[in-house]
Amino acid sequence: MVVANPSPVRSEKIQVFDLPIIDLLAERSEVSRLIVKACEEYGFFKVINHGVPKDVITKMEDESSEFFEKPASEKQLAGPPNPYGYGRKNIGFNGDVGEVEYLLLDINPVSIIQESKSVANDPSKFSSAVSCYVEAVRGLACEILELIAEGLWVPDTSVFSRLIRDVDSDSLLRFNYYPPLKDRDTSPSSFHHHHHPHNNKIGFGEHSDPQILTILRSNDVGGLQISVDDGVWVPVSPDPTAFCVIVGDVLQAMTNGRFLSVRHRALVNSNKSRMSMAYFGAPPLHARITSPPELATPQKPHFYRPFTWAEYKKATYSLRLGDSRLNLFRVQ
Ligand code: GA4
Repeated sequence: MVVANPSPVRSEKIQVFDLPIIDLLAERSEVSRLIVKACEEYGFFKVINHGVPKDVITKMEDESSEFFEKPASEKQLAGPPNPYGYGRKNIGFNGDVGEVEYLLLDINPVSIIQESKSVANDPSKFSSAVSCYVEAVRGLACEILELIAEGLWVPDTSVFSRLIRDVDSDSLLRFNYYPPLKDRDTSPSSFHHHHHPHNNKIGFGEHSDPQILTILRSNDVGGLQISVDDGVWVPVSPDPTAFCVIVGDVLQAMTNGRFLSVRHRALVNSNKSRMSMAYFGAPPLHARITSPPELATPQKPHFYRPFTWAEYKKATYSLRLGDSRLNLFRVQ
């Protein structure tokens, strides 16, 4: 007898697996060695004892919940998300969809104040939560990037971190709200989509992050998965006290392919709603991206041609979520 599997997601290979957890309070050279190893093997690790104050996280998370709990009509006032603002189901400009609501924020100080007005009932409370959170996670990202430079024996240890510390950095903040499965839309208008029942389980489809480094945090609900080998998805156990660190495409390029910008996705697989917040550390638009001289040798020449972040971003937004953009910049 042939039994149809109702979910292709469930039939994919899922492995129980220990992903690296790095204690930032351990001995510095050991920490930098472990971070480099994790970035080479997975492009992913968790950090604990990261130094981001609990109240900074709580204040930001409370503001995020408050926003997503608003009535739909009010949330729409903060949309559409091109390229910043509130979005629901539609991701990017080329037809990608997921079971997710989100808010994208430009995080330069002037933008934060402007954006807060359409997002929150108390804009000054919201903008101060965002500023404090951004400052803290940017600090964490810079610390990790400096540890990476040390671990790679690159003498200019701020070669990566100064890009996201730059006042013109194109970094952004993303809030995601994944509704619980049981709350799924059963309105007559959604009926016609039910011949694609599997899509309902994908909160945010498979992709790599285009920037340098992502600092991600979620509530205590699982759903994030990372791809370790072709077709093998590893669920990331939720830990609200830790941060997940994800290598982006630009860091893969700047390490001349030594690090891996890991593909990941989020499933809506719970009876509880999942909330996540991601800081994407990005270069300034006109920064020239290339690996430092120590990471390219006659034996291992530059694998990617130099490009600007503006150029890379344009390629990213012209493609689909799951498309690989880095390949377009390969030398061969
Ligand atoms: C993935 C990483 C970040 O969330 C993001 C996303 C962006 C968006 O949601 O607008 C993109 C996606 C992300 C990569 C491909 C393009 C752009 C949606 C999309 C289809 C904010 C980013 O920088 O790239």
